[in-house]
Amino acid sequence: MDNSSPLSAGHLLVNELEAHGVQRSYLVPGESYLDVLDGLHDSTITPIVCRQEGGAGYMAVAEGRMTGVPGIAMVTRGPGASNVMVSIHTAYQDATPLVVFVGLIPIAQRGRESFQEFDVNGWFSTTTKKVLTLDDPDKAAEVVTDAMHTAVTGRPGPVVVGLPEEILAKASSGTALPPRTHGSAAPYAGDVTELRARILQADRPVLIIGGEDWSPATSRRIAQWSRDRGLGVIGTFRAYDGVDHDSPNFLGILGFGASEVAKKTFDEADLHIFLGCVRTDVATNGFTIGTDVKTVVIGPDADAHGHFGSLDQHIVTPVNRFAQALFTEDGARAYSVSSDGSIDEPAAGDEHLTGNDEPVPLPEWIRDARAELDEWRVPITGGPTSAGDASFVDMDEAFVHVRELLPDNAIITYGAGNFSGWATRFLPTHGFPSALGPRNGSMGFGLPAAVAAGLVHPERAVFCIAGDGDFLMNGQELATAAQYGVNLTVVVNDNSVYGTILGHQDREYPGRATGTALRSPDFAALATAFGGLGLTVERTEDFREAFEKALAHEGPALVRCLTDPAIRGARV
Ligand SMILES: Cc1ncc(C[n+]2csc(CCOP(=O)(O)OP(=O)(O)O)c2C)c(N)n1
Repeated sequence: MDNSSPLSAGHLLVNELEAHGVQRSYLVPGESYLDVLDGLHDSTITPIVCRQEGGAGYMAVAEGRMTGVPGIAMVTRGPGASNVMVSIHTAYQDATPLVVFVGLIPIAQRGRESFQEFDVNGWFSTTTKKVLTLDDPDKAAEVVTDAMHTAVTGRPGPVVVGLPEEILAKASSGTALPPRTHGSAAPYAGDVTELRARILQADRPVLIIGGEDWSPATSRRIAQWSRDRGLGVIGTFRAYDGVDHDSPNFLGILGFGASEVAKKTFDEADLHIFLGCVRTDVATNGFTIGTDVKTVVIGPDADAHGHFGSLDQHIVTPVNRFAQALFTEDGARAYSVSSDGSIDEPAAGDEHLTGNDEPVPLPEWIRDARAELDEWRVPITGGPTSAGDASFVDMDEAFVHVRELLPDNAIITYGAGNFSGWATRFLPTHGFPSALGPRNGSMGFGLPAAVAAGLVHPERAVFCIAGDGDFLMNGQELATAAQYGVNLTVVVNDNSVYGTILGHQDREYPGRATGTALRSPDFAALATAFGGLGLTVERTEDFREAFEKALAHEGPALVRCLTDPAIRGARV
């Protein structure tokens, strides 16, 4: 865009987003922010027009998680602002950088219960890092810069920027500002040495990975370091893609649906090193396992927000920066460092150690745990596909095919429900970013996240697993996928119930299932109507062919699997 002044505040806002490297804005338009839309007309930023603000917000969350640059959503006042809230809660609990621009009524009309008026601070202040309002057109660039900075620094999270309608159209005396440098804490001299000593003293040191601020290079580096130091690695709930699951010391995932071996590894550890995450209720099965262990937390947040229990060493630094410090301080294997600071694969003949410690052979407890995990990750097939006589699709067996056919570079997405367990249990991931799931357990995340994944990484396969409940929370975004030609494959576990909640009812109120039955539409017909490929599978033996077709399809494809409501997840 032309940078000459005077620009309107709305146009300057768009210029400033460009200056921050923003590539896409996920939006549902509104008359409250027309001047920003007009600014996008001639911008390098692609507007991704979505069908519901919840979908737009989730796409922005997914983009923020994949790229580390705040995802951008734009929505209108009252109704749009309410719809987008779900993604703000997700970004807040998941610590994902997100900036949501919300159109507001004109300033002169405030406090009169004007059309679509709402209190932007009242609504969002408890669930964001900051709420800003652009009341002065001259401050447009400054406000955007502040929002983008706040969203990524320290513990990342969402920022909301309120945009009074008339301010956007006013001439601004400002010009686009350079993005702020992000100050990030570095490990203190001696931090890594102290950590190394703790690891050497421990019998069962376990590295728990999670959070944001990973990169493909960091992912490789941490995998190498953890293996060289003899650390068991476990992933946190829905943020487990920091380390390639093929690493021999990767021992599973914590949280709902965790394997016994991951829980045991966590519980029996004598040193917890949390990297990019903290000890939470979900990781500890509601504070019942692994609660009394020597603890190191490594991450950008000086508050260790959400951490439970002891804390013996706290290295306040982002994950990427920690990985770099290992390069210089811990004598981990040498990697070539590019001029932009990223770390590449070791060059040929470069795999020497720069420090004193030889890599340790993998301890027996890690090898044993890994063997147990490998066994658990093989689906048990051949059992009945239903509790009664009817024949349904056996999802355990279906996932044998998914695992075989899905390319290694796939990005896997899902929302909330038991169905996600098939992906987390049976689909190993191969480095960051390759899994997108809501850590706040929010249904409807999977499809919009898949749309964003397909837009950010068109060169990769994108696979979404959904439940029939979960899918329809944002199924409308199939239209967005079709509109932008996004390649993605969705498998819907169509079991005609909100199965997860029915499971809770069965345990706690047996025989009194209420409010959990579903009568779903024909999802395959729905996908076709949206301009994608829709296939229905009623018998297990037909799954592979359908899935192959769906994977090969250009554009969105959906495989609807009819499954038994009485079967709530993978066989154990
Ligand atoms: C937005 C939202 N609403 C409600 C819930 C509560 N909830 C958790 S799982 C679930 C059922 C999911 O049903 P479905 O997608 O059909 O998957 P299934 O459990 O049958 O595998 C519900 C209602 C939630 N987590 N998020």
